[in-house]
Amino acid sequence: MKLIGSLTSPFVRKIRILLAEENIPYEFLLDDVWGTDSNVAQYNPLGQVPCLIFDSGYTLYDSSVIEDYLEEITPLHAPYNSTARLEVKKWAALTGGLTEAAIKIRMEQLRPADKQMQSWIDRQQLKIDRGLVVLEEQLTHHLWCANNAYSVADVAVVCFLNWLDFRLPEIDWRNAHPNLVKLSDYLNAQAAYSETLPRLA
Ligand SMILES: N[C@@H](CCC(=O)N[C@@H](CS)C(=O)NCC(=O)O)C(=O)O
Repeated sequence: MKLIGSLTSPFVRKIRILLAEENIPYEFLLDDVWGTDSNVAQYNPLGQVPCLIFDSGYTLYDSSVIEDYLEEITPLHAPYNSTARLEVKKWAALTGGLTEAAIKIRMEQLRPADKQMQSWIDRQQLKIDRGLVVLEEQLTHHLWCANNAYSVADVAVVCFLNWLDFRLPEIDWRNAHPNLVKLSDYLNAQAAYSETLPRLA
């Protein structure tokens, strides 16, 4: 099995952490989705990573679909019970949306200053502000995001937070969110996390 991805993508990092924790061997194929030599569109018409390629040639994309597949072969990051599973999916979806909002800010910031739309950046920032408050509140009462058990939702939250550190360090999420700091610090002490922290090369 091959995983097409990058060292910077929070969605790819999430899948690499799941693969490491589930002890699933794979070949990691680096792809710069923004580069002219990107190959991923051959496998995913959206031209996005992560993308999983099976030996048969079958492909899976969108990290949430890849998560579901990995959970089927090695149940470890989402409970089988349907209510509990929905809870995991809900928190993972919130975090996926927050990650996409953060990426939109980054993309907007890469445009020439006179072409940037501040109202668009502000809209994304509001999502992040609200989401951080909700996640922080959830972790006030629970050790983990969903069902009081470690799940893919926690993986996603830490990938999102560390991507903010990496690409949008001006968003100071640590100051007002001690529970999120605790979660991030705790998980980043583990190899699957520390070895996949976002980096350029
Ligand atoms: N919903 C997708 C989002 C994946 C995504 O946005 N990947 C980014 C890298 S972080 C990408 O490939 N961007 C290229 C593009 O959107 O054209 C998932 O969860 O896999």
